[in-house]
Amino acid sequence: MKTALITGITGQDGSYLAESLLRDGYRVFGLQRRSSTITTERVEHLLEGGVTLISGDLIDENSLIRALEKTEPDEVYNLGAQSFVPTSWDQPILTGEITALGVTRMLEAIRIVNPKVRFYQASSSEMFGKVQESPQTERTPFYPRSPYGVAKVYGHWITINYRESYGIFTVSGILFNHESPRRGLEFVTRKVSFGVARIRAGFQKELRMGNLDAKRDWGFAGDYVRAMQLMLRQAEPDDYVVATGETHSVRELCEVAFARVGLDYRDHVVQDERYFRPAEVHVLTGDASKARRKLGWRPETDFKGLVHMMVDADMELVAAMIRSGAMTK
Ligand code: NAP
Ligand code: G4F
Repeated sequence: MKTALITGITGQDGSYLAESLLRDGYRVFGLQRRSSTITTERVEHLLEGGVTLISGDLIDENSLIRALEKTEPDEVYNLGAQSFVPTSWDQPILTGEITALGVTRMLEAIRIVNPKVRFYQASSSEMFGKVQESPQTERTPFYPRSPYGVAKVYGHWITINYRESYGIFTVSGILFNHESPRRGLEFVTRKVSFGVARIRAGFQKELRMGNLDAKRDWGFAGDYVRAMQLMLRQAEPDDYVVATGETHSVRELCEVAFARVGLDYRDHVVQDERYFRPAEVHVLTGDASKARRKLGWRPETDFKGLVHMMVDADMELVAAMIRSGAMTK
């Protein structure tokens, strides 16, 4: 039986990855940082079924060393990050500590405790930022546009550096935006799907949004965590772009999401400059041919299917909140 340690297990991807690893027969440990509120909502259903949480923080080197000593993993998936782009302008130093230096802390812990551990780094299409070519591949130069993007570029290169310096099996997955009903409410897809459900149920009339012309290559998180696992199972470590290859605007996202419940987004969506960013990533489109060719990976959920899945889930969630009294007019 193989053992995996996941940082960021309480996040969107961590929960899907843990489920997938359990299905593959792994013993799964997840690093959980101390918080005064409950953060295990997304993995609650897995705590009886094989996932063990262990306390630690990417800011605290000793906690990572202890976590590796205690869990003795074969594979480490480093998904922990300050991952919300706008927050990275408000807290650039914290973002650098967690999202950039946190990677080095984990790599150092692996080097000290057991350099045979295989390491996955959650890199991001945000690294391409002001894109230098389209579509973006593993060879496209980076031009990050936010402190978050800059921190991810550092994480990407330190991952490659530990591979080349110490021969550790490290891979960097350059994943384009991926979403699900478990996405945080502050990210654009979930903000829209939850907003649509609230508007449909009569709890609000308006949805205030930022740049409707921004375009993203959106996929389903459940599909993307499979690519992470496949990368660590190859004979040689390498880096891969994971994307659908299809790009849609935030405006199209709103159109499809509102139409799902019989509404016209133009009656409800208001563009509000408060949600504009100091520097925008206008358009991202990934070319995942290397992942298709070498990993045999391909996405199974398309854009419309994804948006419908998220709206349907939030319609159910809002209905359940009304029934339980958690949401009242
Ligand atoms: P997410 O839902 O925001 O989850 C982030 C996770 O990181 C949470 O579990 C969070 O814990 C944890 N974390 C934050 N600070 C930490 C610290 N100091 N020490 C340990 N853990 C910490 O993000 P996601 O969407 O699942 O994304 C997973 C990873 O992929 C992230 O690294 C993200 O930057 C990257 N990525 C995501 C996408 C995407 O579209 N989703 C695309 C490319 C790359 P709490 O629950 O305690 O906050
Ligand atoms: O959903 P977003 O906040 O995601 P963003 O900034 O692309 O970052 C996500 O994907 C990255 C991969 O490329 C990850 F690395 C990162 O961790 C995160 O998961 O915004 C998407 C787009 C942006 O262009 C933004 O300006 O939507 C635009 N947008 C328009 N109105 C909005 C809004 N974004 C948010 N969050 N809220 C709005 O009201």
